[in-house]
Amino acid sequence: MAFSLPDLPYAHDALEPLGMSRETLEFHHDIHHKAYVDNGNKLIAGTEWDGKSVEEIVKGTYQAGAVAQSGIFNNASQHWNHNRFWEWMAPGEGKGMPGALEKALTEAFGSVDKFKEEFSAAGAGQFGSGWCWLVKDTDGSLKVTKTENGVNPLCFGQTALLGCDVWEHSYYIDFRNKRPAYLTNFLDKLVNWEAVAAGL
Ligand code: MN3
Repeated sequence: MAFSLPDLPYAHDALEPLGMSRETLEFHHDIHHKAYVDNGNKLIAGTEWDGKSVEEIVKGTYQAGAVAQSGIFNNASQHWNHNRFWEWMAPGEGKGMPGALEKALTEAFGSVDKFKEEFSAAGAGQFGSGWCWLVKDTDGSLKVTKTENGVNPLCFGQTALLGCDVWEHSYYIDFRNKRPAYLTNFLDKLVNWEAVAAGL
C-alpha cells in the first residue's frame, strides 16, 4: 500500500500553549512529513517494496553499519518515525503518567527524573540530525538510545515506547539552537504518557 500522510491527532495550534507552535507543526507535518510520504511513494513504485507495509520496508532496507542508508529506507523510516511522534504528544496541561510506567521507569533508571535526564542527554548528544528513544529491548529491558537521521528501533528488533525528533526542523522555530530546552519541554509538557505506557 502506498504511504499516506495521516492527519495530526490534534489541531495545528493545540500544542502551542505547551511550547510547540502552529508554525512548527505546519512546516513539520504538512511539509517535512509530507515530503517523506511523497518521496517514499515515488521511490518505492515498481520495486519489490511496492505493496509492503512501512514496517516491512524499514526492516528490509536497513543496512547495518552503512554510513548512508538508501533513499527508500530514509523516507520509509522517517514516515514511520513521524507517524509515531505525533501520537506521542497530546494537548492539555498535566497529563499524568500511569502508575505502571512510573514503576517501570523507576526500576530501569532509578527514578522518572533520572530517565528524563538520560533521555535528554541522548537527544542533546546526538551529533547532527536524528532521534532519541525509550525502547523495550529484545530481552524486555527498558533502555534509552539515540539514532542518526531516520534510523529507528525497528532496525534493531526493539519496541519504541517513546521517540523525540532532534532534527533542527523540529525545534528551530520555537527554540532556535537550544535543543536541550526543546527536549526538557518535550518531556515536561508535550508527552502523552498514556500513549507511552500503551507500549509496555
Ligand atoms: Mn522531523
